[in-house]
Amino acid sequence: EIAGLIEQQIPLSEWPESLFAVADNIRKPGLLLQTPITNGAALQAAFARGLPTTLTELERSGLRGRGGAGFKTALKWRLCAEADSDQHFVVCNADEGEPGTFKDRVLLNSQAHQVFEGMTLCAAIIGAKQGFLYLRGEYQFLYDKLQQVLQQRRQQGLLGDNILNQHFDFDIQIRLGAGAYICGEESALIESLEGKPGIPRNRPPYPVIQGYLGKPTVVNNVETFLAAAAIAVHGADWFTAAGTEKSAGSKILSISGDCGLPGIYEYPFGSTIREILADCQAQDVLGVQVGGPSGVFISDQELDRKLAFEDLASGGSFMIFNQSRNIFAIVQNFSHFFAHESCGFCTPCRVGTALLKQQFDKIVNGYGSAGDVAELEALCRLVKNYSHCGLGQTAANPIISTLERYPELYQAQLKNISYEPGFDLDAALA
Ligand code: L3W
Ligand code: SF4
Repeated sequence: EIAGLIEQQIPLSEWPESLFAVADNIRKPGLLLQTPITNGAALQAAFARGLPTTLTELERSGLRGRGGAGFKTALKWRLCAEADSDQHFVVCNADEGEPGTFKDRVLLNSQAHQVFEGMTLCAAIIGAKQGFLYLRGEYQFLYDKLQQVLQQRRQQGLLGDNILNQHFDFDIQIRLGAGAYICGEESALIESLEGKPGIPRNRPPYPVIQGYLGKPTVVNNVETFLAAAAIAVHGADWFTAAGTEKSAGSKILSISGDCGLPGIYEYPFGSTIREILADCQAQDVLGVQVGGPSGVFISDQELDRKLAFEDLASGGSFMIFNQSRNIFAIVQNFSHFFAHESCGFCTPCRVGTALLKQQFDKIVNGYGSAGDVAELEALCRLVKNYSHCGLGQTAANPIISTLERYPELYQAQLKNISYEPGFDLDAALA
């Protein structure tokens, strides 16, 4: 059914909800998925403990942003709280556009209360009265359900005026994206929230200083708010008991591709890729794309590497490819994706991603020379180093990862030219 929908080019937003059920299966709940909090528990715990002490507890937990980059959550909230302004805002980034990522969809479908509670907790700490859930346009089918959850929370006194009789007013609006991948980048997201095209801003100033409407704003991923709410209830020690020194707690992964049991898995940081592959019944693995196309492609020689910010960070995407897959087809797909999703604002990315796609296609189609591979490498460096935002800075990653790991495959793909005996190709190219 899915293949048919893709063939007919039916947009994701029009797919029947039932089709998501297979992927949305929670296969392995861990720290967070196993222990959802009851409504209001995080706010009650935070007010009982005191908001400054709760922020210190969050600091002690070492929670880092779950969108991929891993910035310390408590530091972000503290910087925002300390920014002098008449208004502060909280934004939940649910623009889950990274190919292979769908865990936020599952969290919003099954634990939206806790996500909203995390946002409300953040608002209490930073002094915000208004929050936004920026929901990926393709997740429109979740909109009514999420509105109902918000309405329930208002009725329960967990949103609106004088929350829990603490003289704290806060409410959340849901805003839908319109299908642009770039709106997952926080400053483009803020532009979009303001009703403008999603073009990334210069950072600094970071959103904690100048965000929505130029006011201090915390932007965090869905899973980050979920984890923050759990930490407020269970405490920092509960959280740091799992994970590694630099990556506390657990990570929720969306596992897809060539495996017997795709779905949602939660692992303590420090788990090896080999363990994860065994759990989801993956065999004859060629490699795994960890962190989506902007992440890293690791080969079957690297399966003892660890899921952790200090080794393999991931916003949640874990795509498995078996030996029947053609590595070039994978990279080609990703290169076309980035060229399509570039917002076009800066030249290194707008032109660079198109050139990467063109140059890569030339080599894959067997028309490339050794010089073309060298040119491809130079182009990768240029796009990575000179692009304005994360999209361009990571667009060359699939090519860089595979050039490093499979140089012989690239060589084998080159135009088959026969030279006179003794002809020195390297010298000629130099
Ligand atoms: C205050 C400083 N705040 C950094 C904050 C910053 C942001 C966070 C991470 O995304 C990857 C990229 C894409 N004072 C700060 C500071 N911050 N220094 O920390 O910032 P950064 O710059 O390390 O990363 P980034 O450019 O935000 C890096 C991917 O993330 N990405 C994310 C998409 C996420 C979603 C989602 O959660 N639904 O779509 C977008 O580009 O792959 O490689 O908050 O403000 N000195
Ligand atoms: Fe837009 Fe790409 Fe430049 Fe980012 S790097 S601003 S996506 S053109």
